[in-house]
Amino acid sequence: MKRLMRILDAGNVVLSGWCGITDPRYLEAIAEYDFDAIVLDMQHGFFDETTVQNAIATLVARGKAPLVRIPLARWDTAARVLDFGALAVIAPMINTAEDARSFVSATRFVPVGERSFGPRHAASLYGIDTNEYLQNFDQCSLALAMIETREAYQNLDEIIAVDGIGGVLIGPGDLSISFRQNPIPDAYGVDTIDVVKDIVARCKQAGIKTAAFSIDPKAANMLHGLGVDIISVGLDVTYIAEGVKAHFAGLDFR
Ligand code: 3PY
Ligand code: MG
Repeated sequence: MKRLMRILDAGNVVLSGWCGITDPRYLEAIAEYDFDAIVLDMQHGFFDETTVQNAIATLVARGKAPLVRIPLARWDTAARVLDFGALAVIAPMINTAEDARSFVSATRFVPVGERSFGPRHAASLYGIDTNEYLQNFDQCSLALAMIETREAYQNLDEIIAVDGIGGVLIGPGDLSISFRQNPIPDAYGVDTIDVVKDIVARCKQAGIKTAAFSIDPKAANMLHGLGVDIISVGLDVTYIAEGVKAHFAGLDFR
């Protein structure tokens, strides 16, 4: 159950997949690969409360850490996915210390937050009782604040100083949109790459975890070079597209 934290505490990078397709067969198929974790996306992906609950169980049964991105400012969902057994909750668009405090309030038990007691299902999923959950498990419920706007960057020090924020997750697409004021994303482009480097450096100095989304292996390698702790590479549609492309490239009749 502490797989995620064990990997992080050993200083190793967590390699994560990213999935918004809710079909269990699809999730089982990508869980066959050597991901340490999979992000289940409720913001832009199709997961709802029922499908995310089933997906978390599917991943736990396969030894993959379930990380869940909740929809915007849905603190009720943040608490529920932890009750369902998520090991990390990712909150999009955390722009201020106040946003960060609301996030922490929903996801951490007292005295750090005000999470309501109800982790029976999460505990049983990991084969422990609720006492054990309370003793150990709270440390394994990472609250990852997404930093993906200019405002968030301006407020970075205050956001990461909020007690209970376990780390940040950089959303490079929205970050570029916000900085460039252009709806076409330019992830890790010239206008934001130094911002990304600075976010990683400041989080490291503050002693919190860093995570980031990457669309392809090149971007993932770049993040690894920066020392990012949790790196997601690609997402469901790119896994399908790359697989189809590889099949077509191998055909000698088309
Ligand atoms: C972004 O790049 O904005 C993200 O949210 C990654 O999914
Ligand atoms: Mg985003």
